[in-house]
Amino acid sequence: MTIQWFPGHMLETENLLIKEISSVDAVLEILDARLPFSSANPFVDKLCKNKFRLKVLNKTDLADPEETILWLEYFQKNRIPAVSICGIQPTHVFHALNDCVKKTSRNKARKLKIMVLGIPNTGKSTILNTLSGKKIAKTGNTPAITRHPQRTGLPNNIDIYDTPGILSPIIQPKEKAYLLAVSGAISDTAFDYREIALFAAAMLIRRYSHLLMDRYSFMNTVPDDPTLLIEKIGAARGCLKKGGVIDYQKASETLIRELRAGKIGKISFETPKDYENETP
Ligand SMILES: Nc1nc2c(ncn2[C@@H]2O[C@H](COP(=O)(O)OP(=O)(O)OP(=O)(O)O)[C@@H](O)[C@H]2O)c(=O)[nH]1
Ligand SMILES: [Mg+2]
Repeated sequence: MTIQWFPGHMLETENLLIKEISSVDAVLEILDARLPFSSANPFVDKLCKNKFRLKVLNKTDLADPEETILWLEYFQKNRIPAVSICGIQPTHVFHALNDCVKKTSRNKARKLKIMVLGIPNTGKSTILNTLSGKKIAKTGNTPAITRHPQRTGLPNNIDIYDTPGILSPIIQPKEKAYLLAVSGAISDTAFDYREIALFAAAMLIRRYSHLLMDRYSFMNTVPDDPTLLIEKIGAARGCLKKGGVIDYQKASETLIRELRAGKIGKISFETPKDYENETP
């Protein structure tokens, strides 16, 4: 199945960003630390060609810490400025902002304008709220919460713009779309939970079988077959239809919900080793 999701406000936002980018001094590109490669939008690369841009790997509290270190090394090796943060921790968020300010050439006579960009649900508005110390932007654990850009003044003559999350109209390859769906960046109206859960289960079996054993301790061993893993989780969580048949849809949703919430553990969905021959 091809995953496609491009609500009208995303095209509107892209057109607005093309107009506004020239008035901005620097960009904070908010990525999901669990998938720092796939959560980057090629549109942002084109838009920010001549701007200072700091890649901010957010939600590090959910990501595998060893992989996050590898990702930071990967970006450093490729001479791409990057930091990792947890968006609700003020010290982390101010560290990212200060790093961005330090590396941006600035005319101190006027305000420094910083734009926050990224795909949906990576924590852009949360970061704005943390920086301002108030809940000025609506946040939520579904994609496309922010529908319009919002500007806020910060101390030290800094203006910061929160923007709606934007995704490519066509996401390729298919695996990238699957990773984005697993992370929560794509509306669940655009994909089939059963297909996404199968993909996630295969990844978990391959990379994090020890965490599966801890979380789903009712299993004696982790099955090699992702379908069987979902069935076992479904049976144990009571996802059953009439006659005791496994409700595969409910079981799939359960796995994805637990994975996204970090209940299975700190998990990264991709590793820099997957992308050794690609340009970030
Ligand atoms: N665990 C964890 N959750 C976070 C972090 N940052 C943000 N979130 C959560 O992620 C979800 C999305 O956050 P938002 O700030 O609304 O994301 P956004 O990028 O503004 O999303 P759009 O407006 O849809 O583009 C919310 O449930 C936040 O509470 C973080 O560092 N760790
Ligand atoms: Mg938002």
